[in-house]
Amino acid sequence: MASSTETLLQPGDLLYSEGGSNDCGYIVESGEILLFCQVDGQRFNCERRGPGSIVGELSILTGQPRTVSVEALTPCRLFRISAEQILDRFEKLDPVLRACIDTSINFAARISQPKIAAPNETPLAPSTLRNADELIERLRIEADILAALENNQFCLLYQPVVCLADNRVVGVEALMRWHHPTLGNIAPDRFIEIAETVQSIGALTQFALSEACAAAQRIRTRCPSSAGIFTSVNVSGAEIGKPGFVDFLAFTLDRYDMRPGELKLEVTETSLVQDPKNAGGNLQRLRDLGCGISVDDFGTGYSNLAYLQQLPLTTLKIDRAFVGDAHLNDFSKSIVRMLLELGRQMNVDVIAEGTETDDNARLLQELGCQFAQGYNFHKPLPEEDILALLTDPSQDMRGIA
Ligand code: G
Ligand code: G
Ligand code: MN
Repeated sequence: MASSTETLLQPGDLLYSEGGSNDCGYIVESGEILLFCQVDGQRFNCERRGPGSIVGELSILTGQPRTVSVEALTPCRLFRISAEQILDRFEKLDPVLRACIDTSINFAARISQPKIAAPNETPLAPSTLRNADELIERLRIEADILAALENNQFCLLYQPVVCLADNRVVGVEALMRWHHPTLGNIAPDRFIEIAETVQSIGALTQFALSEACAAAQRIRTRCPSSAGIFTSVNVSGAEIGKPGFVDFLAFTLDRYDMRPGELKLEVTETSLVQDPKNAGGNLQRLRDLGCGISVDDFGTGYSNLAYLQQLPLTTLKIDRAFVGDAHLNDFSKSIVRMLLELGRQMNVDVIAEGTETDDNARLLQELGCQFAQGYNFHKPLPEEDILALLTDPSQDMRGIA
């Protein structure tokens, strides 16, 4: 039985007529239709379409009347798609792709009715890209990422993690920076997301892991007492799930003579939850190797706590959204207290991220938090400054960077 989304036609039936209005498109499920129009008073058959083809989409996209008439050549079954269903999808398209389609449609309409005109009387096409400057910047970043790796435009800074009881540095988090030759310094918030969409995140992650382990080895050689200080590297959840990741990691640890316990992999709560199956299997293998696993941005990811509790985690990093104002805002304070308690129950270390004042750090310590990372202790620093800091523990490096 036909429903509101089904249209059944017999040979010769007209689906719609040229010049008519346009509230839907159709997908041919079975049978064959013929598209035709009038050219100089004569009927012109444009093409036949069969199962799996679409018809009626053009006038939805252009907002113009139907440009052809459509009739059935055989018994046909058509599925009706509403204009909203098409337009919603069009809205969600990648903006470059959308501009390509808009431009092609406009141009096809134009050359189907060519007119002789002087250049300045030739119609100016509408500009189909919104925010062209922003898009160009994004496309430039996409295009430049891989070359940038070869040209050494990426580097790592290291932000110390301290023990709140005595401000001693217990570890560092490696944070990537990109010095782009024309765009200047680009923050990882911007390029990591782009690298993930263009499949260069793997190469970037390998760089971060290798470089952070190499730096740890250089620092250990020049400052043997720094052995035992951990290095934490940010890795997206999807990367951890990839085949070969664990092997690459084992190879890297071996190459830089790094004890697995000195390396932590930092994965955001959101990416752990998005890719549970893949990440889960490899997480256990990484734990078996001896690496630490930190949950980054903890508290912001709407986690299924029952699920998180099953993962082989070693560290929770409380997101700075709750940490920064915990001494001023009772709500933030109670969240921090709750997450600290959760950490105790899960038997993992907890690091508070984004402490910006001494008052803030003092409160965290009162709440029983052991470790912190934030601007009031140290900003992200280049390797030489980390070496200096570790070699001379009495040196006050606050505010440098
Ligand atoms: O230090 P900064 O504010 O620029 O870092 C912003 C975010 O970028 C951090 O949340 C951090 O997790 C992420 N980030 C920094 N370096 C890396 C990296 O090497 N790999 C990945 N996947 N993310 C990184
Ligand atoms: O997402 P992730 O936690 O990996 O990011 C750490 C980021 O937080 C780094 O970019 C680092 O520079 C930043 N950060 C570290 N300490 C502070 C701080 O005290 N205040 C703020 N606003 N950001 C901080
Ligand atoms: Mn991090």
